[in-house]
Amino acid sequence: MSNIYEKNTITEDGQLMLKKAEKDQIETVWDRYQAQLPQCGYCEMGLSCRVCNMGPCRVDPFGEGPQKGVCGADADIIVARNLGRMIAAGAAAHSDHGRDLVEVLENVAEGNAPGYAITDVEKLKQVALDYGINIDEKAPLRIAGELAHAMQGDYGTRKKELTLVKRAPKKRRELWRNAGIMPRGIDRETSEMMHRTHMGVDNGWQSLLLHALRNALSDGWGGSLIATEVSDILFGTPKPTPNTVNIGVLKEDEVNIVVHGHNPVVSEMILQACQEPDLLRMAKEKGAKGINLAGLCCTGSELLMRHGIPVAGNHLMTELVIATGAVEMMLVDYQCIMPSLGTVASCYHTRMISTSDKARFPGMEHREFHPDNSRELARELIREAIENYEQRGQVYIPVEPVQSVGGFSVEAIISALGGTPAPLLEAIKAGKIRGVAGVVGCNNPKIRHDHGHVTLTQRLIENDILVVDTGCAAIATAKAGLKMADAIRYAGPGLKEVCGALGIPPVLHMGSCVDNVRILILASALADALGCDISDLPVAGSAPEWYSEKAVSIGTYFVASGVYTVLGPMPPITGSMNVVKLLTEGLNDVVGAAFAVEPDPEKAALLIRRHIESKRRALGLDA
Ligand code: SF4
Ligand code: MSK
Repeated sequence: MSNIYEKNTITEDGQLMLKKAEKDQIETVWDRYQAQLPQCGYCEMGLSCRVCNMGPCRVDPFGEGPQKGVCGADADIIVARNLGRMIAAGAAAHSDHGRDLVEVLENVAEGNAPGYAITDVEKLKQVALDYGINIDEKAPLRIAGELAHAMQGDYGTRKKELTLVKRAPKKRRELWRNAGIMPRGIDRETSEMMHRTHMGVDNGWQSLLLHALRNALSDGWGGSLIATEVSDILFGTPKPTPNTVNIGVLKEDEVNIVVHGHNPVVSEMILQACQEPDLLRMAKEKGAKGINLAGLCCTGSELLMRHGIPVAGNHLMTELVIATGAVEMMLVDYQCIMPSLGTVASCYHTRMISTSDKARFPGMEHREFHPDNSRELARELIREAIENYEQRGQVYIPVEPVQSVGGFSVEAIISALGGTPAPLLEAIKAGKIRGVAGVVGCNNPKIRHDHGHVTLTQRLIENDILVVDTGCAAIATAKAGLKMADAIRYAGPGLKEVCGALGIPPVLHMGSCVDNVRILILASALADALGCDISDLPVAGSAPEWYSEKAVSIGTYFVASGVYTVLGPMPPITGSMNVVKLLTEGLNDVVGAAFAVEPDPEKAALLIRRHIESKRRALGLDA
């Protein structure tokens, strides 16, 4: 690697934009990461505690200094408590996202959400049936009201089990019941995690970690699944759709509007407004050729999956997108939005708008969206973005966009297979597809940007492992050209033959962070067809560049659902070898799967291949 730009990112647009940012004296996430080095060793190992005000406390990892906090908590307790709280925060984020969607559904049912509608009536009915709602001769809006009410019930305390766990294979549910980790109310599990980690409550590192599994399951099979299903009901279940990706999706001669965050509730309204004839006319009157909407991170993936809207970049590209000088307005909702963005935007003409009542940012104007004002507010803001076009200075859009195909919901994959998972199973049995890997999660400046996602994915598809991806990983592989129609040329012979026959790329974009559960639903369909559990399948998960608490919850509900999962960056647990051993070995005896940690994607690919081979052998298939 010849320069710092290449050291930071493998992407051409990232390298060129880093150079431009430096010239413009823009401080980026990589600069701030360097300024933090060396990061605190106690915190890296999970050995610092600030749960209460007798502390903060630290346990000395070399055995020379204190081995207990003021309350008496040792390294095992402190590490397990810290990890439990990370999972609680991640589960809370996804599940609160889901709750916001349920509230929109309720408002639609009550006629209080102009602009929103029930788009997928079939899915509405199917999910309502899962909730035991009688749908006979009921109008969709009435079903929607009853479903919203029933889903809200899942958030509160329930005595037994979350409703949608019934989508998991029978054997898995029995395992959860026997292990005492069947998730109950979504909010209950998070609240209980916070209770257990209060000083003087649960001081068993094993029982803390078991509850952490239950808390993560309440995210995956609860809040996240509700978020995915209600998004599909309101905005449509994704189907394969062509799109374009990277910073080149911004247009020099159009009004560029960028949406960033996670929840499609705001971005869908912005999309509608961008297509309205009077606003398109207004853009032309201002000298622009049109209005160009692009996405970032997961709210970008939500629009890409359902409408083929282009995505300008993933997490580490968000500051650099503003540094093009080409963005008239960026609208953010919540999660993964760096508080630095307002400062970056102040160097250009970009107007920054925060839209959620629960997410404020320095240097942004707050314009709050609610179901009843969304349509009008979206129009008002697009009008203001168009006005801002005249303020544009020099722009720098250094690359051409890359073509890609997204929109692979489980329904779309099953439909591409001819209506049943059988052809995929046959291909797996025949060894043409050796297994399936979910590559998910964020970017993190500790890992060369996109290197983990792209290298791991390349190695897997070369070895006939079908990759399904979400979130920032999905954007990384799309930018690398692995989701173009002809990307099968990068695949091994078997995968190439199967994907070629089906007309799909070897890497399937399954959505945003909450959509990770789509991967588990696909795995459940395969397990049900084979009459086995998810943990018996030749499948694996990986988060090669994860950074967020949400990613910890995702990884944990993957493992608790029976999926071996390889993390890139090490989580803050190395202060307790007991915790490390339980998570990387002991969980095999509890849930039939465990974590591994491997920052080098070449080695991570080997770990996944070895795992898939062992699962194939156990099923009596050629390894
Ligand atoms: Fe220290 Fe215990 Fe309080 Fe943590 S809970 S800050 S270890 S006294
Ligand atoms: S946006 S959680 S950086 S995947 Fe979902 Fe990307 Fe990770 Fe955020």
